[in-house]
Amino acid sequence: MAEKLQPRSINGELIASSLRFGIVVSRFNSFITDRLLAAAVDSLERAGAANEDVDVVRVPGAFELPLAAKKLAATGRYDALIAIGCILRGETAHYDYVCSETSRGLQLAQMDTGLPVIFCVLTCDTLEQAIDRAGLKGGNKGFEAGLAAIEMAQLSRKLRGATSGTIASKKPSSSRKAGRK
Ligand code: INI
Repeated sequence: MAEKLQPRSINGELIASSLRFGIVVSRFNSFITDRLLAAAVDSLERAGAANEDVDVVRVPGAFELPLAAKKLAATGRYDALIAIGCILRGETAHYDYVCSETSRGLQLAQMDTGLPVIFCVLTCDTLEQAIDRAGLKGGNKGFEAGLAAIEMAQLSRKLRGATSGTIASKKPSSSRKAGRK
């Protein structure tokens, strides 16, 4: 009977040692962004990142995150970046412009450079919603962002290998053993 196809699974391990991270963080709403930053650093540290492999760059507000991320990516020094911000809705349309340009800019930064840029920008209606996501009821999005950065950095390394045919494989596939083409 023909063997069932067992697709090869390619994942990024949560191991941060030997990886380099850049964190861009906005000063605006620093009461929140400082807490997100602390949790992101904590997750990198727990996963084995070294002091000298994590750089923190501060910018005035979320709107400035994309340019700083793109400049950090251009250095070629990092395996992943994390962009941290907190945008709170006000009485005018300003919030919408800052939200859309920040998210669009960060996505462009990662797509243009090929470097993972993790989106850790809270977009909340109220300060209470932001507090919940920066260490209270909703956990801490900074910690999640750190894990996402590690996973994407590791995955990117493997996918670079995949395009050159050198990707690590845990076990020989059964189809190869059976001589199937
Ligand atoms: N920047 C933020 O990071 N969060 C906000 O809530 C915010 N609001 O509400 O205005 C904000 N504005 C500043 C903006 O990001 C730029 O720093 C500024 O416009 C200068 O370019």
